[in-house]
Amino acid sequence: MSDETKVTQEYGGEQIQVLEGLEAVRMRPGMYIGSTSSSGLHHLVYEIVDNSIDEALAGYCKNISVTINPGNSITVTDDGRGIPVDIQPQTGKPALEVVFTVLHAGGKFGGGGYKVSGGLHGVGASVVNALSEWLRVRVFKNGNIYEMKFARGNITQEMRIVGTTDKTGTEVTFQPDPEMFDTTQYEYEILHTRMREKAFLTAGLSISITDDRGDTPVGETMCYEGGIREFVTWCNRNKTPIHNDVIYMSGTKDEASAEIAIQYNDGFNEFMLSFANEVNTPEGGMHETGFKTALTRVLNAYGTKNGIIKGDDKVSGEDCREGITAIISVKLTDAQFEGQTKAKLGNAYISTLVQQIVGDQLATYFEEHPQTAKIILEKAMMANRAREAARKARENARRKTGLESGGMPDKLQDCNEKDPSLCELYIVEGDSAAGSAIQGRDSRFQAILAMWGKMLNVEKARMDKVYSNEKLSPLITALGGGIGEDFDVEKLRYHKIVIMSDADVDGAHIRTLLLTFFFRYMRPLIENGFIYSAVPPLYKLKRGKTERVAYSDEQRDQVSAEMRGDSNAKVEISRFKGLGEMDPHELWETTMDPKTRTLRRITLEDARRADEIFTVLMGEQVEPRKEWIEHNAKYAINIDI
Ligand code: TSJ
Repeated sequence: MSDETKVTQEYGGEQIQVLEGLEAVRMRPGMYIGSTSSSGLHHLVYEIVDNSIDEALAGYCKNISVTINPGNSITVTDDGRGIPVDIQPQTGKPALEVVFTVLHAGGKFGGGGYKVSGGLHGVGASVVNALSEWLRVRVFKNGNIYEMKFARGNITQEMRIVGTTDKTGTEVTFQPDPEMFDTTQYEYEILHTRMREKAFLTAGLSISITDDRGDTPVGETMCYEGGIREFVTWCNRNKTPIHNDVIYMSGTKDEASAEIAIQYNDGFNEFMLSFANEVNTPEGGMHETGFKTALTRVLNAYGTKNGIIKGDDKVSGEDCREGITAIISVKLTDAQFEGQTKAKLGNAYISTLVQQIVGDQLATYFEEHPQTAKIILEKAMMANRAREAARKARENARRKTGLESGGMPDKLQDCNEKDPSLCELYIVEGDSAAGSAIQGRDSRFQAILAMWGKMLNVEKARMDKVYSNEKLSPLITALGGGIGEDFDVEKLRYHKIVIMSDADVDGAHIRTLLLTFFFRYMRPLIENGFIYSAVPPLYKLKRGKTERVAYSDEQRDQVSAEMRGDSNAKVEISRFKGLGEMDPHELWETTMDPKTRTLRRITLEDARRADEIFTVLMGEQVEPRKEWIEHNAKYAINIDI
């Protein structure tokens, strides 16, 4: 048996627990929380909050609060029953101590536990404790306040009673250990978004989030009696729904339950979020499969029966999901998470359950609301016709490019290498920046594509317009993998695609446009991690003949101090106005040379956010656009909409 894994014999077969020293967690933090970057740091909060949410799901807790304290410690409080404090016969220790000092894998402490729980729930407290410089827990229970303290997982104060109370609940405050994380700076927006999601998923539960680090506290209390119905309304807040009601469906079978809420908007994109035991499943799985199957079946059956779909015609699954916003939330006792990131639900019986629910209840809804049914069916029919038109436009585009010399656009300066895994494509805005990039690059493996002027507004355009657009078609041709349903990663000509735009508002704008386009029409590019953003320097520092650059204000100050040295020599600092201003050699050294450059990989989350900003800025709703611009005035002054 290894040092890290000691299986205690006292636990019966039905409650197998793997007890490990918390040192194991500190040795390999990434194994327990995914990473030690910002994402892992935020994960600590979710691990703690999930315990309070389990208490809420069990019916004992109504309010949860999360506070970011000055210094980036976090306090989570709930009004549940309070973590048990009695002495466990197996260990001779208070249950509370066991929760924070013993890694739980599998079974739950104290018997009973919770019926429905996400993959890792209840595992987290000891992990968070191990990775905290200090942690304090207070339990309000039996009229007493129990308190216990730890440092880096070790007990610094045994459990003791520190006062009396008439409340019940649990309060945990922890300070993430800077030795364990790349950063200990919490981002309010990240926690806010996650807590809002949890509040939507647990109808009636009130979650408040507060950021106490600034001069005045910032925060919001979120409670949604309508649950996922309100989640759909919220997702569509900047869109234009084409029917008033959110359609809600739910059901249970044995230990499993499912609820689904949908509403169509006048856009062309599918927005589906799914959850298993309140854990997001971005890779989908059986709940999504069941939903899609039933939706397609119900729309075709209703359309055919009521003469909206004629003869042998059919609408495809994709046609049925154009402009849909859907939330699917299932709960089950034996959730199987599969896929690359364990983010795909594998239980096949859930597909059957969701199909039954949607099959029955959506058909009934359509019978009772023929007006809404007609609107949705007509939208699907329109999608079907547009898809036909798009197919033709795509074929035309393919035929046309086949006739051009070598098939490649003139705005592309290709590289010599042909193996896609070694090739990089730099997408550069503006002719002068493109000129520098062409001269500065290593043409063996770096290709340059110049883009200029205003790009097509993808939000308002149908697919067929996108395929034949003159600004986008060079990009589509250069990448070589096709677009939309036809997109094929195997045919891609580059495995690194770098968006190189200026570090200003216009640069951000073009980046947003491109990301939105990739997100909607070439999503596998992002899923495969092929999209990057170049990080050009902001400042040039000069002392005599010595020149250096800085990528941030902090770095500028640091480099400037270094260059000045003890002699207090004069250092000239100038700001790069844009990429076009750099000479080819500078651009190569600071932004393109694999040995010295920084590239930021774009995640699906980045792209989703770009998509959202885009909807606000380019969509038809005026009010949210005004709000966004007012809110972001300091960044958005020059955005041309
Ligand atoms: F993660 C944690 F352990 F640190 C933590 C747990 C943090 C916070 C903020 C809250 C909680 C928590 C645990 N809230 N509520 C509970 N409930 C129980 O642990 C509990 C209480 C009573 C019984 C019982 O059977 O009587 C069982 C359980 C699991």
